[in-house]
Amino acid sequence: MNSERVFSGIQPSGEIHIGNYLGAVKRWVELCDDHDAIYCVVDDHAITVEYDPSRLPAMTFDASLATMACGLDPEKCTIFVQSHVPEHTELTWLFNTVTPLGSLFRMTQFKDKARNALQRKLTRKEGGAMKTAIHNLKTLGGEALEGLDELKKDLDSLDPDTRDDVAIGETVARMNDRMGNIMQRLQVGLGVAEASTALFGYPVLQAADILLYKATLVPVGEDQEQHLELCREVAQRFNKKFGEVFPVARRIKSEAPRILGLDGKSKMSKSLGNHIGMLDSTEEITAKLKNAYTDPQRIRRSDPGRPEICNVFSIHGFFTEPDVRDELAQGCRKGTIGCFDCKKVLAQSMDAELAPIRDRADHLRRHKGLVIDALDAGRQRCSDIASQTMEEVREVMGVGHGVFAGLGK
Ligand code: AQP
Repeated sequence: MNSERVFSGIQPSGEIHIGNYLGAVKRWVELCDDHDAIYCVVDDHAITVEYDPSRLPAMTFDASLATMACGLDPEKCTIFVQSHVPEHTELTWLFNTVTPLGSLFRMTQFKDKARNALQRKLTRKEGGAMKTAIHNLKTLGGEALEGLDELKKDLDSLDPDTRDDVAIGETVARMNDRMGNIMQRLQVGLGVAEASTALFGYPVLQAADILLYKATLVPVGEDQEQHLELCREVAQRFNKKFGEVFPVARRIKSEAPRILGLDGKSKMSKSLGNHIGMLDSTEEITAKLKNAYTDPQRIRRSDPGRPEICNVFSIHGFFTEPDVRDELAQGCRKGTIGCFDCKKVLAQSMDAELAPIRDRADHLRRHKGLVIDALDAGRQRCSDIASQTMEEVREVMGVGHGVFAGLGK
């Protein structure tokens, strides 16, 4: 076995979908053959946004079951639940001390998730959400206007005939700073001001997940690239301050880095309702595909289509044989087959890959002990590794009950 350790995780925030599968889990399964692979159902991450505590245990179980049904074999890898190994949160706190706020502010997923959460609240007309948003907008609008005034002063101070490159450079840099500041404040105000501190610190927890096991390889989709960069920064800053403890992990790029949702616009996500679940039935897959977004220029069946910009056609790329795909593309371009026919073929080819996964899921659901035992074995192994890493970390940071050992009595 290749001694390199692989680590990755998935949130139990909803049904595991084909974006998770193609972007991550399918690769996880392949990596088990020649790596020390550790995979985690990250429930501590799932609670960083609104959730129902009474449903979380079942969702965590379902996500574990789904990854096993997708092919993760507990004989060939380690699977466990994040909150079952409390060292993840302890290491997060310690990593907070070396993580600059500026680095966290750059995380785009935080802003997206915060904005989406606020939008959901507003859509549900949740009591108080609208009032708070308006209040934030008023305060921040005022601040933004003040910032714009400053920008205007900077602009006015520039002599249009000046040839002084240094002065121009300095003014432009100052204006950039001001502009960045205004944008940040506006973003922070709307949605972000409502988000939890935990959502903001999500990438630090993710760094702790990976580094607790000193993993060097992390297979994740494109959306996680920025988080992995932060993980590398945290490891480097920690090592610089306290000595070489952590490796600097590398990302294993996905062959499907960003699967779009059925809306054809956003990333396929559990929380956006634009997904096809890994365990959806044949009927559910067919019904969901029926409404999937295709080439907007195709109104009638005979309109020539553009498979290269059609999201349904791009999903064919992962499930349908190349010769069938070529035939579909030709028919689409000539307007001899309709989107309905194309979707029907996709439903069939998806079903061929997903049906055995559904069968394995049914089996695991009838034998829940197989999942629970796998997670328990995973927890034991991960607890051992985690406690070793934490001993090392506590010692170099001068915290924990062991620190008095050298003082004598
Ligand atoms: N649409 C996608 N295309 C490719 N890869 C994806 N991944 C997620 N969506 C896509 C990859 O799946 C792994 C597990 O993701 P996650 O559950 O930890 O979190 P996420 O990226 O936030 O996934 P969702 O579905 O969008 O969850 P919600 O809606 O709860 O936020 C990761 O490796 C991810 O890259």
